[in-house]
Amino acid sequence: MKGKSKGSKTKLGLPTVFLLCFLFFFAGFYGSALLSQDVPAISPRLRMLEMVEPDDITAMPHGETGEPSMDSIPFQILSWKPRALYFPKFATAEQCQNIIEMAKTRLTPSTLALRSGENEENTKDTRTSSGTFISSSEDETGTLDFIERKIAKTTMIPRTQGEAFNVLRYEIGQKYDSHYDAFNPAEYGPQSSQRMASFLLYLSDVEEGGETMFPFENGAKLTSYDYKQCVGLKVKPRRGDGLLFYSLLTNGSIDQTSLHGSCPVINGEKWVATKWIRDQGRLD
Ligand SMILES: O=C(O)CCC(=O)C(=O)O
Repeated sequence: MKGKSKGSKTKLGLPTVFLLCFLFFFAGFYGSALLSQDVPAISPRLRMLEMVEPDDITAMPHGETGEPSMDSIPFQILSWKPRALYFPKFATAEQCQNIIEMAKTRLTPSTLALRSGENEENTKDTRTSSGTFISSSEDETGTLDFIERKIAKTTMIPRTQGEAFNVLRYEIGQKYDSHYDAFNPAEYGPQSSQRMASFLLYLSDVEEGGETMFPFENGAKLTSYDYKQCVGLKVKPRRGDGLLFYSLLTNGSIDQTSLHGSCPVINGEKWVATKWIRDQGRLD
């Protein structure tokens, strides 16, 4: 009689083997999918919720001041502190060239709003670009009108709240030391309106240097930061790209992380058109 030997192995049935294979396969599949992502892991369910089929989008009936069609303006959030957004290919090369052509015959040295104790002499090295202000009504090509409308759409701030475009040219070595666009009443006196956001349209590529920098991005406290250093989050100018950032927090106070400036141009030439946007409009 054959008895069960003492050390005999337990045999796995076919269904158990299938089940184990199935489990190992899924564990491997999800594990490798998670490890291969270089973005913070988002659950597959959330990822599904983010996906929208463009064909499923239809325009809604709109109000009297609304628009009949959908818009799609690509953007990337560069930072939440300060709130800064990057808009690739916001303008065409031809539109950029039109703006440069308009500006280049009327450039004068850029100026500064002075605080108490400051004068032209002791601030002469702070902002060394040249520039000019141009309003959209002066532009017969319609380029500035088009760009202004697109900026208003993007920010949802009425175009009446924008100042004229400040078109700037930086040559090699020229720069703008770090500063705030909003005017602190403690330093500049009472303000009837405040610069709440800035939209920069880069009109040229720059071979080297000329980045727009945010030294205090994400609350970085640079001990003994000297306002001339080119550090922090840096945005490289590329012709046609836009950069929007907010100088005021949602409660209306100045965002300390919105400190920014232009690094010196090392090679090439930088052209940029800045639109400062106020919290109150000319026609409000
Ligand atoms: O040129 C830049 O990148 C920055 C310009 C700027 O800071 C300004 O116009 O307020």
